[in-house]
Amino acid sequence: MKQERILAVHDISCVGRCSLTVALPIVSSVGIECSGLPTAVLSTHTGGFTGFTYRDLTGDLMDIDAHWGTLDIKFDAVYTGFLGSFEQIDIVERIISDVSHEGTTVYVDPVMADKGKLYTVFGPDFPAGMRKLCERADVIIPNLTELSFMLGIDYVEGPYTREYIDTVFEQARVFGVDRMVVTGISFEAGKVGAVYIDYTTGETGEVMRDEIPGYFHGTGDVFGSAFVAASESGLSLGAAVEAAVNLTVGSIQRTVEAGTDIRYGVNFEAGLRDFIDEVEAGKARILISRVTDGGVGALSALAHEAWHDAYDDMLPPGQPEYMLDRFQSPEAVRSQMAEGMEYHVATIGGEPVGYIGFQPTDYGAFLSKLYVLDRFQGLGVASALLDVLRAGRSGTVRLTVYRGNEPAIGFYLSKGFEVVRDQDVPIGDGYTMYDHVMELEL
Ligand code: PXL
Repeated sequence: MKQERILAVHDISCVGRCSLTVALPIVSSVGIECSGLPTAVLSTHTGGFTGFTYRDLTGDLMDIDAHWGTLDIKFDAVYTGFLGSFEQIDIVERIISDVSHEGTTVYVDPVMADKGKLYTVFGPDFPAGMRKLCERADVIIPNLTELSFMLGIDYVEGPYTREYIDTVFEQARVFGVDRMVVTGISFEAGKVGAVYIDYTTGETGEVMRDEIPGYFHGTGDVFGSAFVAASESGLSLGAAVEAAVNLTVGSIQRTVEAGTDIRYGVNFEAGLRDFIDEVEAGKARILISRVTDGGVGALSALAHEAWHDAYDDMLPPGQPEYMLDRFQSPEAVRSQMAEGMEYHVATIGGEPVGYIGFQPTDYGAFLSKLYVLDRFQGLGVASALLDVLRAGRSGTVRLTVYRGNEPAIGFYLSKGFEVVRDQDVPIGDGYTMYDHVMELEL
């Protein structure tokens, strides 16, 4: 499989774990290639150390971008954090466009404030600039202070009511992003964590842990880097937030227990092994989502691969391609969906691996398509897809299956389907489907 490459755009604070010195190791730990674009070089970060040096790299960014242009370098994801100057906001926006391909995911952590205060290095116009950058993102990861500044609402201290957070979610629709994760949220004294929303599906959730009193430098970057790493590994939004919270909280705990000077950041290094395990376990999980109009092209491509896997050794030459053209072209799928057919795709680690298509009917449902790529057989994908059809449904599930398709027939028998009759149906161009009709009573 192609190795994913992402670009992390943050400062380098030479000492005091934050920004690039956190993003590079955490993203690399899950096997993703992580390039870095430094926005500034500081001898230490700005929180708690005094007398730090600060070299603003604004003047270098466009030269770097121009050189990458000559090499046609593109990234699968871009993750931006602390920017070195106000001017960099527009420049970074431009760089994002230059290094993106069609499928690039843009994550923006609008690093600029915490606990109700703007970081001292930023002027009062910074939040408006950051808001523009957030509007360019697919996913944003602000804390509540940053979000409040960008929305022009008063920052209030927690604990919050869930209704208040819902109103913030509503107001944040103005960014036009697909997903948002907000850190530093508390619904009850002694608990703190992150909340998230997927604006494309309406899904919301929260991951809360016991609060560890104190201020821990660089934890926003540990969280952001872990979230990006997990999310780009294909974990669901909720699972990626959970993995990021676990790494962050574990890092704080270790640091408190060791009693080290907190200006040096938190000990995330000792948590990487568990983090990698959590991401690997999450990758093995099967996720299923309903296909909408925007997903029809990808579904059609998946059907192509799956039908050749299933039928090339079973049907006369030319028949799989003929059937794909007739029944699984994007146009055919769209018109089936307009007639009420539901398609759902299963992914593992973000990769589409199988799908189901069924039509609700007066007797229950007609199961029209159920395919899993050969290399993902045996993982329970077909069962998980069938569960989507079964959920909350009663009556009869009917399907037709090619009489020579022994693996599929065996699967359906194992799920309780019975052969009720056989039928031979001409499908044009001299091809005939010699099928069993099978049924399952729910
Ligand atoms: O962790 C955020 C951050 C990143 N980079 C620098 C910082 C800070 C927060 O203070 O000072 C230089």
